[in-house]
Amino acid sequence: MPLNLTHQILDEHLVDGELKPGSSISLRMDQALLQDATGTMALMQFEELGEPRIKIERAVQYVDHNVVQLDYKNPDDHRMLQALARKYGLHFSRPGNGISHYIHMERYGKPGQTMLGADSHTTQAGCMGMIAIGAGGLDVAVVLGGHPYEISCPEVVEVWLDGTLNRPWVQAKDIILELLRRLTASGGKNKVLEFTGPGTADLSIPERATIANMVADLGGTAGVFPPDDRTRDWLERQDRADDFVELGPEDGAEYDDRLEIDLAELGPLVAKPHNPDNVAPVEEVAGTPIAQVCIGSSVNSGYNDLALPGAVLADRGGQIVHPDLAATATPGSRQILAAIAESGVYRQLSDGGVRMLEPVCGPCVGMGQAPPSDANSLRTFNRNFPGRSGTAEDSVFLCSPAVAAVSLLEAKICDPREYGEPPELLPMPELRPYVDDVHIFAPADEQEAERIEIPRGPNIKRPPEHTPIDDSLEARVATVQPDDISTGDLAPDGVEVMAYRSNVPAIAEFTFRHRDPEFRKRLKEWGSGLIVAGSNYGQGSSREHAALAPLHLGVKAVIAKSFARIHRRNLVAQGIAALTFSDESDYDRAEVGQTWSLPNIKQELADGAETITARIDDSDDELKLSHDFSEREREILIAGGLLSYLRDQDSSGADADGSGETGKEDEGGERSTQEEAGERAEGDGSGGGEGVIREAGQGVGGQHE
Ligand code: MIC
Repeated sequence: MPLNLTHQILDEHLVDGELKPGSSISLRMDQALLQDATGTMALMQFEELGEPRIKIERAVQYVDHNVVQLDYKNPDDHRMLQALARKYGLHFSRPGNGISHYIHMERYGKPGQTMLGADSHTTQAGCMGMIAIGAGGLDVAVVLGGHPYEISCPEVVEVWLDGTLNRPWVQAKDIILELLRRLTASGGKNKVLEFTGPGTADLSIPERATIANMVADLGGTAGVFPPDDRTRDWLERQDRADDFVELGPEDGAEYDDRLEIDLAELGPLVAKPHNPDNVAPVEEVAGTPIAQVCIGSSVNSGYNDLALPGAVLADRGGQIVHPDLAATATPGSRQILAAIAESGVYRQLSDGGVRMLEPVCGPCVGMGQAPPSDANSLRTFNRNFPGRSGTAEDSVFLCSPAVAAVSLLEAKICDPREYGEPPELLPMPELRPYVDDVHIFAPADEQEAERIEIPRGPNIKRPPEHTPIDDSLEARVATVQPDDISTGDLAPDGVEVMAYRSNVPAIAEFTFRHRDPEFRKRLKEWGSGLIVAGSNYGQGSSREHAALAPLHLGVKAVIAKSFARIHRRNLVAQGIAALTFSDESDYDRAEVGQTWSLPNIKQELADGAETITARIDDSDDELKLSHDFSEREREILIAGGLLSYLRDQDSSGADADGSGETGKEDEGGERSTQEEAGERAEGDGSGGGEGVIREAGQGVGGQHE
């Protein structure tokens, strides 16, 4: 059967399982991406594995989220991360260097490779022909330790882009907003979107990046663009021509599903508050007053994304940003900053009254630039969950740079098609991008690494302990939540709360702070509890704090109508049962304070029972809970979490990597699949295994790559 690109890449990296949608597979990862807000917990959990060095080809620790230094907390995290990266073999990208996804695309993305990232928008690297998946910090830590990544085999959906984006003011952002409109925020769950068709050829790599990034906002596993001449050209301009690999779907490749978008039919779209899938044509919201426009973030922070608003301001005779509105612009990386500085775009924006921000995530995660109260904010970002901007009662609209560019003139949402032809952009300077990795530090060699002490500030606390599951579970319902709860409701965004990402007891104090302020008090009184929720529970970010904080507070299980993929897995990895209602109408029976008992949960998990029996208070009436745990996930839950599972496996010499092998030489002298996977990777130049440790130790003594 002719293979699509996704299956070719998955097949090449398959350590265990069968490429059949829904079945559990284990994949070898070539690369890992970490950012500071999730990286501290991830690397502290890596330390718990006791490995002296990481065991994958390339891992990069970025600092781009928690960059506001109100006090010692964030800088202490940065200092610890720099030392951890240097000691354990990761590259370290210093703050101010750029947004992780943007830099990764510039410097490290490689067609045909796999990557696991401690950030949901890791999917962005699919713009380079990678299968790049977002995950919780613990899963990334385990992959750094050389284990494969276990996931439910995704369906592959062909997204056929027909025609070209030939209508003025219609942009790549409108393609992904159209997908969100059609599929909703959970429509991509357990799916890889493979983009094909004539429309892909015209899209630049940053445009593909915008689309692949927001596949995460569809709940998708990954999005992938087959590498082509554009990819080759991008790599050449990044001085990485050798990283290009000729790859693509085979003729007549089969897909599990197919979607078509006619690019010539698209118009500008806007996602209204409070979800990225709440999409409407711009004309429906045109005229809405706005007090803020923010351009940039991991999406829409490329050269053209900034050059268009610059040109719009300059073109209109030096018209300035409307006095009733504040505008900001964020370049994606130091390369983009250098390019706009040199071309004059920076000057156009700055002269026009746009506040120029440094290349970091910034307002996208509420790291400054919160909008005023009772006002609307229009942003070219990827998420608009309530409160994410830092203002509790915010009202954030998402759009393309084209919509943002004209709206900042008028302090209301405007339809750019009413502004005639788009103005000429200042061209990207000839010699750009200027490739310079001087601010990405290479790891220490192994000898020096042994001597590196890790500095830990007072806000840095070890991750919580895992305890094995009891035979039965009995706990009171601590909260009942509706559909579409985001991880931001559990572990909020913003300067204040995110400074506690290395301190679970402290961050736990903010759990459900807006949705249910009494939640923490109840759990403290009762000592343990359950969360009951509607559909798509835990949508959005990969932050495992949304599982770690409830764990710390004593949450034993979450029972929902359905879960978002990453959060479900984070709960399981931290030893919290993520169960669903067999009959969704049972959700309506839940009330805060009831006692729910799951009398046989341990045995039922051990037996692989399809349902888990539950009872509410003293009623004789049983209700059935379902799950979709793989065999290994059931064992993880019984062990109380992934770390204790791996520890148990290690001490018993059993199969810890899901490969079906024990990791030890068997009588016949055969070696583990993981070792073989490492070797296979070394042999084909794609990395992995022991050889990688040696490679990471090169460049002895020097700090710069
Ligand atoms: C996001 O866009 O929601 C974040 C902030 O990048 C998160 C990571 C985090 O919470 O640290 C994500 O996408 O996973």
